[in-house]
Amino acid sequence: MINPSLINDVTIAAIASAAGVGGVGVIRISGSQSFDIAKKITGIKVIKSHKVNLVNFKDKNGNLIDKGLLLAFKCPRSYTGEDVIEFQVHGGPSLLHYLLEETLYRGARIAEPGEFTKRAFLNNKIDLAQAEAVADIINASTYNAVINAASSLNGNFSIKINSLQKKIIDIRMYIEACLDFPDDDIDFIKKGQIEKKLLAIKQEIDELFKVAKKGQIIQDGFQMCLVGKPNVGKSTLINLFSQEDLAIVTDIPGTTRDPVRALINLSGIPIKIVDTAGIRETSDSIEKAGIDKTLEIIQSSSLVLIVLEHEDEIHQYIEHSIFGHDAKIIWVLNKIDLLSQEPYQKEANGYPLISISAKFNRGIQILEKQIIKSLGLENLEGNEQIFSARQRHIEALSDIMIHMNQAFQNFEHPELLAEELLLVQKFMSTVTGEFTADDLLGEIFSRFCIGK
Ligand SMILES: Nc1nc2c(ncn2[C@@H]2O[C@H](COP(=O)(O)OP(=O)(O)OP(=O)(O)O)[C@@H](O)[C@H]2O)c(=O)[nH]1
Ligand SMILES: [Mg+2]
Repeated sequence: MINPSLINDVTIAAIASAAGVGGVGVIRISGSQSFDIAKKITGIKVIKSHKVNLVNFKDKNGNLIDKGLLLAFKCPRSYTGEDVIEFQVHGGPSLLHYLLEETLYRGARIAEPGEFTKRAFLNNKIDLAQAEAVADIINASTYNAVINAASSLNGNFSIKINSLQKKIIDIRMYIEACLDFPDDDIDFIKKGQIEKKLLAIKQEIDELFKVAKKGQIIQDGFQMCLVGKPNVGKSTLINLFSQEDLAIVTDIPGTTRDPVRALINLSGIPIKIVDTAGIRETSDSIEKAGIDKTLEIIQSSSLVLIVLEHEDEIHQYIEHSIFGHDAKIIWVLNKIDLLSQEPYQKEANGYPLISISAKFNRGIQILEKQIIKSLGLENLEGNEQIFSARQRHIEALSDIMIHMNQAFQNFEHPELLAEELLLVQKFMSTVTGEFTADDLLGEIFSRFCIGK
């Protein structure tokens, strides 16, 4: 449950538009004093809610500081659920700061980052997943990320969680009744039915997890690194992906030492590419440090492109098994122009292999398609409804899956089964924020921008 002490009666104000000069600047005020503050600054006697008013803004000395629009939203029909006022004035930073000072002089306090949205959450205007989607839509770096955040904001993620939660509660109630009245007619042997229902729920959770994972990748992007022996063409490839001369390309092996990073947009997915120092035995301590760094980068990457000049290099990677974690791998056989070959794709040692020429820009589209496929993100244009999700949600869904599995293992022990289902329900409610620690709320909202 939301802690009512978190809701306070202080009126808050902030500049809601972006920093810098703009056509229009917005000041937002929320709280019980906001209408009074607006009356004092604009001189109007009666402010009509949900109407736009053309007004003069005056400072405490009675000087006109701008003319603009006043938008009023009487509670509870407002963003925060409180009385909200918005001033739309000319978008000059000095003017906006001056006007903000006036609201503070009239009794408002400056809002903390995300405080408007936090109030919207605390006043039950939106749940936590929706509140997070507000930040996601602001920070979205690609079209797909915007669409997904809008879907979460619209409640699509929360609706799924709520419906699953309801189903779990129903089953729990039934099991608890069996435990409370063991002698009654409630027949726990109906467990065949329960098992069937739980199985259906489990399938829905698996599906939700997959979609959430996609949503998270589209929102946050992921890291993909280019590794391989010196001189195989890693830097040529990052330059091609980023369409910039970011990394130095020479025919001297061991050119790249420090990792080179680029952010690209591949079919609407933000990808952080890292070009690394070529891996080889070396006595040069600087190059060796670069290679150690490469191994670290491999560990933190979701996808590793291993660039090869010859296919027979593959067995060395397999032998040395430097990829001892669950990273996804694509073999990239470069320089096929030297063999006058056309780009092709096949499988090698259980991973996809794409042949390309980075220098002559051949086969790159096939490689891009494989990257998207390796991440399970193909067919994004399909009918599947994706929503933005965060690491926090993925972790909650993982916990939900763990306890769902444990529930299945405890089918013969109704007490334990009920206990596991309670945990499933609890982790579900952390997603929507019904059951969330205050410090977590603080952390989530502090990452918002001011004025939101
Ligand atoms: N013919 C041909 N040459 C290539 C291709 N890609 C890269 N090269 C050449 O191979 C040499 C090495 O390229 P780089 O991109 O610097 O290779 P690297 O893997 O980054 O090398 P290090 O930084 O030393 O590890 C350069 O002379 C490139 O022009 C290709 O597709 N075809
Ligand atoms: Mg290089």
